[in-house]
Amino acid sequence: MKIGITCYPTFGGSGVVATELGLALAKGGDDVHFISYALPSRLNLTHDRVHFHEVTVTTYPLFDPYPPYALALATKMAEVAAYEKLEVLHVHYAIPHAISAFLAKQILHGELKVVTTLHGTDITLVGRDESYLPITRFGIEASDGVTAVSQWLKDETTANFGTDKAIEVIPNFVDLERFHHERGNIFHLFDIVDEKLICHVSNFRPVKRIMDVLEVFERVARRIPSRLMMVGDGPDRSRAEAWCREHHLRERVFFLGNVPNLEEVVGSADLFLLPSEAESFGMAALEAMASEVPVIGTKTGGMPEVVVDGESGYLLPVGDVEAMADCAIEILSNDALQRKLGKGGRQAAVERFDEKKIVPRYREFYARTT
Ligand code: GMT
Repeated sequence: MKIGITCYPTFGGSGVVATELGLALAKGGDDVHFISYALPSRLNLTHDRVHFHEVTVTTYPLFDPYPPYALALATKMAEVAAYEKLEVLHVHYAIPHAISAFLAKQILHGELKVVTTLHGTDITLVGRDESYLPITRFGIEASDGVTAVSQWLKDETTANFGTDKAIEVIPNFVDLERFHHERGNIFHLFDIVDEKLICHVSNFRPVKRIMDVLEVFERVARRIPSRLMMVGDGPDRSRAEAWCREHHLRERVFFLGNVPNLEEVVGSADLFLLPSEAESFGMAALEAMASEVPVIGTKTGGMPEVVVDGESGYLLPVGDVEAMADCAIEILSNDALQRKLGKGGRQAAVERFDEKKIVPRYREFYARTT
């Protein structure tokens, strides 16, 4: 098939899923055209079936301070769809992508099939804001096909937008060859002997509650020789680094930024922390599970559909850092338990979230969507 994909190119779950999907589709023989304002962060253009079309927004004094990105995107979508003969345009994150795709379809007199995947904050945060709710609902209803990354997100969408639009649940997936148990490299890098490694990966936005990650780590480090790897970047990073300085944890907490070798870092960890306020899925937790790393997360949103409490880690109430620290200490001081939860996570990833099983479901969905 010839498939267009639009996503946010910056570090964030929806862009990661869109990029991995596009690369997997190309590997399977589809021609994939990414359309966005920058090259998606995980996208390398080494495959001859993968193409990138940059959206540039022409500036004009009247447009200041709000250049119309959604319109420039719609124009580029229509252009690429027409000249590359796209059979489907798959947009990730409803706002503004579903609306731009609708406009592109209008420009092409209806000759474009649009699929929208809902990821999370497009529904739970941004889309629920009064200033965006009607247009988000419109974008969902105007799409030819809609998918959500968890049952929870599907139910939230139906309830909050009062829509009876059919929504197919297609969970996120992981490349099991890339993410697997991999010890060694990172230990060597940090000169670590006999210490436990804890890891957190996110975009450091308030919804991720990275101060809870630090609070948990501080309690664990009092009992167990350990270090914390904070992977990613975002608005709460400065505050978190300042907290580590104040609490004399600079030697124990490493802020690594957006590392390219994520699988090595995650695969070296003994424990993964994801204490989010909300999470429609929890892609980072899935990558940890695939790497046989137990996860401590929160009983929130779609996370229980990914991390099964007691099987691949533990899920606690949002903000309960004491209970999270107790669970972390229990896991880190019991090798057999750590191994059991790690194996449980890998098994779930293999059975339910294998890229090889999930990507064909998107292909089938494109074919079914009219
Ligand atoms: O807030 C983020 O983590 C970014 C956001 C996005 O859309 O880029 O992530 C959402 O989509 C991911 C991929 O489907 C999910 O794994 C995350 O759970 C979801 N984030 C939230 O719901 C907060």
